[in-house]
Amino acid sequence: MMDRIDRGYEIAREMYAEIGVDTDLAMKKLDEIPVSMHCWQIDDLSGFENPDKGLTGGIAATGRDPSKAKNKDEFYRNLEKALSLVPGKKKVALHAIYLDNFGSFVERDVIEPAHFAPWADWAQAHGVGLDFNPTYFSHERADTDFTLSSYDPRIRAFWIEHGKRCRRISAYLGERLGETCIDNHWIPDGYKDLTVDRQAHRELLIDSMDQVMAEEYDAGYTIDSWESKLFGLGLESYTVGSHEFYTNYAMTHKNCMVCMDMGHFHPTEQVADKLTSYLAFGKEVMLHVSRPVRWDSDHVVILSDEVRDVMAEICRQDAFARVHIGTDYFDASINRIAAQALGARSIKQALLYGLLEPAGRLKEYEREGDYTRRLAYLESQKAMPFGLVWDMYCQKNGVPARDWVESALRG
Ligand code: RNT
Ligand code: ZN
Repeated sequence: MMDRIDRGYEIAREMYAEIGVDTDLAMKKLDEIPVSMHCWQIDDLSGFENPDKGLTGGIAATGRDPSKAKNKDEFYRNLEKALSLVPGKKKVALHAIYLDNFGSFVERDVIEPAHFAPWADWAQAHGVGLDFNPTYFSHERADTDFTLSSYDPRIRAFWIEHGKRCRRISAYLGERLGETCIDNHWIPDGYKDLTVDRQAHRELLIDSMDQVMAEEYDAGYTIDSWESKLFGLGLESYTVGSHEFYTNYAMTHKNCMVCMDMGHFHPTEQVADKLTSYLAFGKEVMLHVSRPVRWDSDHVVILSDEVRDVMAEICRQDAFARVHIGTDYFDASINRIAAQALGARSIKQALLYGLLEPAGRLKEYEREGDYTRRLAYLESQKAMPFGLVWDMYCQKNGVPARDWVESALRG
């Protein structure tokens, strides 16, 4: 007797074959696409540097679910649990404040690869890659709301040193793991209210970035992304690192790309539409997949239209090696392990949905001007048995397909 998942898959395979899509191939491709899971959902971005320090820089975790990891052991245990519930290839994105300071405080301008050696050991042991983020916020030297673009040369020097050290650490992690570690920079710099000189901070930021980026590293070990933003909490009127700013910087610098966070744009803007503007110029892109609810609220990623559209775009352009997919959200109102697993699973689902699309055929309709069939077949896709292929994919990876949350809640 075939079990339900096998029977379901047989039907799905046949139906997709009828429209020229190979479900086995789609699953094989999905296996190879890494999703970089941000580590900070597990403890609301508290980190190991000084877990009692609150969050600043316009980011906040709200909610009262008691599942926040209380110490380092619990942090690792919960992260490992979440990873075990996500099928396929994974990376983990660290923040500099998740260093191992071996029991005594280490300032951000003196951190070293050695403080992350335990993470490299851990990643090797768990078969995951690593990405990295300097932490330019939640620190008294960021309390003026300016870091790399500050008018104060001492503040700027401090953060430039932090940025440089993070690139070194990132290169070390990439070398240890034999896989490029993406070093993603986000700074909170900006003003709450009407800004008169919008250029001076941008000129300072260019100068700081040039200093941070001066050292050349092997792209096989690390490359840098700079994360743009339209506005932030308390920084509503002006953000120095805007989308246009980093786009221009990335276009004129090697091994450097833009990071687009899906919560960092005006709500009617579509990140899916922006991807090919970089790909067409031969640029890679880093993504922070997030879910803005009315604003940059960092809700847990779900299989929304926006996420599906972004992943479909990557599939249609076969851009898996050029678009780097990472998660970024923090929700303290639900179980942290479940939240961590859910977002990454939804991204993998969106990728699978995209891989099961008869993209060649749809592109042909478009070229021929047959917009009726283009629309009608895109719509037909939605009623295809995508979930049955997902069930099989989870089974193949030894991960529960539907009731995975029970396992997450057991911890
Ligand atoms: C903030 C950015 C940034 C942070 C993380 C913690 O608006 O999205 O990516 O969320 O670095
Ligand atoms: Zn982000």
